[in-house]
Amino acid sequence: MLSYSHKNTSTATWAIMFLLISPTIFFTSSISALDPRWAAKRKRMSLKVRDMFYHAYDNYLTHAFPHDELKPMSKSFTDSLSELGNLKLEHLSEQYKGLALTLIESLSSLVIMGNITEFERAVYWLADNLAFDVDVRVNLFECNIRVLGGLVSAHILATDSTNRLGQRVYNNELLSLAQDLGQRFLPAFDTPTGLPYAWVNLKYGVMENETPETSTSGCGSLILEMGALSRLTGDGRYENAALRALRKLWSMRSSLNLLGTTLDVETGNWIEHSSGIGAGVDSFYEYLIKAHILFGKDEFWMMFQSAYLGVQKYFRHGPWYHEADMRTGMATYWQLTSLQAFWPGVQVFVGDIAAANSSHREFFHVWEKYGVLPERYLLDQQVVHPTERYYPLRPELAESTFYLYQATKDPWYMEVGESMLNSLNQYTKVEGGFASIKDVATMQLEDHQHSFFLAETCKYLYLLFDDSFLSGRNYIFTTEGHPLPVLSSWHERLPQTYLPSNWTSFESIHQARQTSAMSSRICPAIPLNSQHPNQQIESACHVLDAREDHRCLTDEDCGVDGMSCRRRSCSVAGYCGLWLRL
Ligand code: DMJ
Repeated sequence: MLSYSHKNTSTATWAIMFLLISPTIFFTSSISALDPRWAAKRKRMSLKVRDMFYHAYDNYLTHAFPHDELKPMSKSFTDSLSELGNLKLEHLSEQYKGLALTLIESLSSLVIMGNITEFERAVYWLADNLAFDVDVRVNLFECNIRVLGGLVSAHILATDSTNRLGQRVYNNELLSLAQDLGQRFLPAFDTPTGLPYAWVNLKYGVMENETPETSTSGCGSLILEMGALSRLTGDGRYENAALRALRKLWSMRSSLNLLGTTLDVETGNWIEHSSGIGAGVDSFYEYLIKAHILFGKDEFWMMFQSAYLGVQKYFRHGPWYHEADMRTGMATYWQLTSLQAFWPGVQVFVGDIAAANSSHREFFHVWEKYGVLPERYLLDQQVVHPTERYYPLRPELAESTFYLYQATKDPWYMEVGESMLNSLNQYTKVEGGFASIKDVATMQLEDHQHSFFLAETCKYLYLLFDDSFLSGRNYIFTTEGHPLPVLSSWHERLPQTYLPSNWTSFESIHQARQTSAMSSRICPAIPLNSQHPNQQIESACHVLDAREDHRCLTDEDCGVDGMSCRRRSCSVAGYCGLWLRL
């Protein structure tokens, strides 16, 4: 830890160091999570998630591919890319026959689950068949996070030596496709403000009389994918367009550092002044911190810090987040939305673990109340919203659960993941895939398996139980769950010392800590394994917890940690560990 210190260590650097180092250093040695019984359970659960993914994936291939998404109940398909974000289903093209959206969205999940053979098959199918010169009007944000992000991430994974493709030589075909798509996005940015139109036709550009209305997330969360595309191609136009839009958007914030939800890209005026952390805004916040980590720009950190404090000050009420007017900070809507459940995950990035934990627990309570998370829930009446009663297999709660587990190693989060997995299997699994839920009160199903179920929901649940993909490497996951590597060569400001290209992984930090001279000095240690003396160190100061499963009611039920010789305490979730008192 100390070897990373530097006299210019900024808050931003600390945020990154927190993200990458502290989960093992500061929070817990989490003997319970490392217990062999937990390991066996994690293995079992990861296999169950894998089954879930392949049930969704195989059915998509059988009944829907190469169309966009599967209709699991009728075992048919929908060419839904043109419908995403298109509430009134306007300007749909009869000719559009899909762009294999679910296949693109599945690429990084296949790699994470270790199926390089299928990944390769998919990569070469796309290389030989995918083309974007298609008359289809798409939502820029949706197409960016799902298609561009899916391709850029898969290109990086395909060129990673550990995923060597064997069938034929990979000639950067996915990158060429991504570049072609990126160029088709650029006309959308041709506005007086630099804020992009929400809609662009992939063949013809922006339609005449296109609506100038877009959302904050729609124009403020393009930087990861478009920035990565610029870094990979050396063509700065994509990153510049996204950055210009982001800067313009940020300049439109109120004096309270709040933004609205919708705006006019031609005039740069707000349309909807009420906003929160959910629909229409969510990934804007997420991309500020993730862009900082990916590109090492202090500018993103400064924006994030102000925006984050604005959220905590004006939207937060205990563990809940309501909406407020960006001009006055006065509360407008007291509603929990399913999309808000990503927020505890963002809080993990800045080390706000206590706040993240308490909100996550409330989200999970609502999940438990219904069996899944309703799209909208009225906080004051504690009931589901009269019309937005659906659950379209969204990933956000699984995503936060994964990040909180990484930060705390509290096995309780695995129980949360298990419960979510069981609910998904119980309520949404049908013979032809996984269906959305139309009404959480009746569990009536809807014939749609969204591509993000494969890109995110399955992926985060899998990573919760098997994070071996992250071993030795560090990734930022886009808002659609596609991994992008944290590379020192993409960093503007942070020196090599902070972000070496052979970046230390959680695992190696953990190993290093186990064998450090410091811990040996504090805790006289006895190597149990003479062949690998650095492993399985038992400490003389180790005192067992009262119960074998490390459950506790009070601190008194907990023993002494063998690595630090510190007394373990009882977490809010009722487990013994080395919890940081915040
Ligand atoms: C995904 O497409 C992305 O996570 C996006 O940011 C908003 N939410 C959906 C899934 O719920």
